[in-house]
Amino acid sequence: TSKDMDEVLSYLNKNRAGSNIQYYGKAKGKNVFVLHLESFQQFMIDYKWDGQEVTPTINKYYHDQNTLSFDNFFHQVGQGKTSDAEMMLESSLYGLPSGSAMTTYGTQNTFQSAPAILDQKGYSTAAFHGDVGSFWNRNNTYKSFGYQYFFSEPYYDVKTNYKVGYGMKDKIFLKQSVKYIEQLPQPFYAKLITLTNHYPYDLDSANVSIKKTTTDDSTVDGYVQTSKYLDQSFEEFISYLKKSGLYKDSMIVMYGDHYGISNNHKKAIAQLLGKKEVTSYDLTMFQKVPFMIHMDGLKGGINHTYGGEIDVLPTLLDLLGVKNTDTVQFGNDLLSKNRNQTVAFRNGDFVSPNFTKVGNTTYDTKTGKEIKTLTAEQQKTYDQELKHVTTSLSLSDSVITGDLLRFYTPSNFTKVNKSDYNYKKSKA
Ligand code: GP9
Ligand code: MN
Repeated sequence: TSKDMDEVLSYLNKNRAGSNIQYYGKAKGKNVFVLHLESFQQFMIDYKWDGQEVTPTINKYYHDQNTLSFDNFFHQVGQGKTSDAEMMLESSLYGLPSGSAMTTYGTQNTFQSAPAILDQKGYSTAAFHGDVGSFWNRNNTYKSFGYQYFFSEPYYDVKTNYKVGYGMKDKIFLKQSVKYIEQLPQPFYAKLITLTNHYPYDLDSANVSIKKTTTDDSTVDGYVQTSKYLDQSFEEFISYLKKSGLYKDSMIVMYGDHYGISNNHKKAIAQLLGKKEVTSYDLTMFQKVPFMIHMDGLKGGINHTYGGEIDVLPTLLDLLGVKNTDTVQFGNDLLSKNRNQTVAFRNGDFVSPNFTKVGNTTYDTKTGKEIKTLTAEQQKTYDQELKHVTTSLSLSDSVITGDLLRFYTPSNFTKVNKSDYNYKKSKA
């Protein structure tokens, strides 16, 4: 009910981060590309194998002086995997404790998401993905998010051997997306979701350009091959953006959606990391994913703030100069000075600059050492951080399961009319 909504709002209003003077409005009016890199993990950045960098182009981009790169950024997905990442990035609402929020609530719920917010600021909006539109209920959820266009498999010319694993190969998908991108009125918000770097990391030999790793774990050893392929796809796309002039007129956001190699592969992970064994602290840090924001003229650098996918939307809106002080978003601008750096994981674990909580074990985040007994002072901080995690997750769940956004509309926002959108490809 709207009483529950009041409780959510009073909590959020107490937790909003101060504005970030240095970056606010720096990207105003720019196109926005969001590149969703399937299963791409932070440990791949600057990683070497077979005598070479696995992802040289992404590494260069990561270190570029006009790229803001976050090296303490975590995925926060649950069972919804890619769809949880999408829910967080588009709405700054968590996925659910089980299942996929997009699948279960995407069709009927009211959302106040990035595509709708930017559409109402004069942006055209489009999502691109080389899989069928029904996967993760995207074709319905995107209408609730307010995407004007959704280019899914029917929009692509899929010849034999154009697919591997879940769907279209990324190089082909990205290349064929260009004709649609070029028809989008500017400024636009365009999200492109890759696919090839997906479990179990199969790749046709013609596209392989690095040896498999030798962990003897068959669902792990192909990861460097599909990651290198993803890097090459990214390289081709970026060079297209430069040639077309879009590179200089756009803010390009790139992130890994969640882990590729799951924590069940402890032995293989230890080998990939060159460790004898890995603790649950190491496995938690292994959940870091890249998050980068590139824009010509942006003051870049490696930002060490602790954050996650829930924080992306408020960060982008501040960069775009879009007022965001009375929305229902559970994240904080990553570039704000005094922000809450406690990163909530879907299972109630968390990482902060102070503590890493994994089940009943607490580690010192800076050293990775287990803390057997907390001092009274530490306990106070720990309890505050844990309370932030459990409260955020449960309030976010009530927004989704209670469809609470029906009861509250932020200023300068008009409710989305889902029937405004139709993604069917008209028979040309
Ligand atoms: C398919 C792809 C699924 O559309 O997005 O990715 P996953 O959720 O399995 O990571
Ligand atoms: Mn995914």
